[in-house]
Formats: sequence, C-alpha cells, structure tokens
Amino acid sequence: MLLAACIPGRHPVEGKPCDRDHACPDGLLCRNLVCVEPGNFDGGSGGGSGGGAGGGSAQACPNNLLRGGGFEDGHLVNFNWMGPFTAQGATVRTGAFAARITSAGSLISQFGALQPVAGMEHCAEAWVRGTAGSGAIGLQLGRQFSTVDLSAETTVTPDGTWQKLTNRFAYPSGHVGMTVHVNAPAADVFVDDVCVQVCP
Ligand SMILES: [Ca+2]
Repeated sequence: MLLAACIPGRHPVEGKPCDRDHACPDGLLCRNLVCVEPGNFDGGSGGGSGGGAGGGSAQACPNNLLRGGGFEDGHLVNFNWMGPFTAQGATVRTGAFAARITSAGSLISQFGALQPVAGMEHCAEAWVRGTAGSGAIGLQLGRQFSTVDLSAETTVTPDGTWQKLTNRFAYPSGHVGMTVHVNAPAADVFVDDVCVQVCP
C-alpha cells in the first residue's frame, strides 16, 4: 500500500500512544502511554513522575513490564489460573480490585501480558495475603511455555496481613516471552500489585 514506501526507520510505531489494552509491537515498551525502545526509558528523559498508578498497573512500580498486575480492570484478562479464582474488591492492597485465589494452584500471567527485555535480569514483586496457619505462598518467574526454565521459588508464610514477595530471573535472548507465577497452597489467597521490572 501507499505507506509502505515511507516507513520512517526501524520502529515506525515508536512514539505512538499505547496503554494497557494496546501494547506496543516489535518489542517496544509502553512508557507513560507512549511506545519506546527498551533502552530509552531509564535514562535521559528525567520524567517518569506519577508512580505508575494508572490503569491496571501496580502501584509504586514505574517501569512495570506486566499489564494488569494491580487487577484494576476488575477482571483477569491478563492472568490464567490452574483452578478457580476471581477479581474482587472486598480485600485489596491498593486501588479497587485484587485477585482472590479460591483453590490451591498457580496464578500465571497470560502470554503477552508480560513483555520482558531480552538478555536482562528481571526483578519481580507481588503482594499476597493468606490465612495464618496455611501453607507458604510462592513467587516464580520463568520463560514462557517452559516448565523447567524457572527461577527458584521464593516464599512467605502467610500471617493474615499483606506480605511482599520478591524474586528475580535472567531472561535469555531468543525466546518469545516470560511469565510470572504466584503459587498458592490453599483457598483464600489474595494477590495485588504484581510488578516485574528490569532490575536496577
Ligand atoms: Ca489493586
């Protein structure tokens, strides 16, 4: 078509608007509602105010590579579950919604919801709340579609309050995606403010 002759450079979509429902193609990242190259968001501009509280993103996570980690959509389009779970507004850490896990299993980000940067180490955090006396709640990162290329699990023992889990994973080059897993031992585990960023 006519436009094909005048594509301006490597990334014709760089600088175009984006949001949690309109991801950037070609490995570009959505930063402050604009598509940028991965190397272009953590230096130079000096902007980045606002703390990333917008939309479905997690609070206090300005460079979150995961869509929907704050569950503020009120539904779970960006997550999958090996069993029943829901988005609900009765028990939240921030905003109006959090995920509620209602049987043992793993909450896993959907394909494409987490857009990693090839060759970089990624730092994750998730806030979880479980019933005191139930089993440990875990956090893992891994390569998409792999059941073996996963980080070791980090865990907390639930105490009835919101607790922070952290983990890290070196995402290799040459793969198609990354997932974040919250592993729950039992019913009534709440999850909010899941964040994955390139490690500082
Ligand atoms: Ca939330």
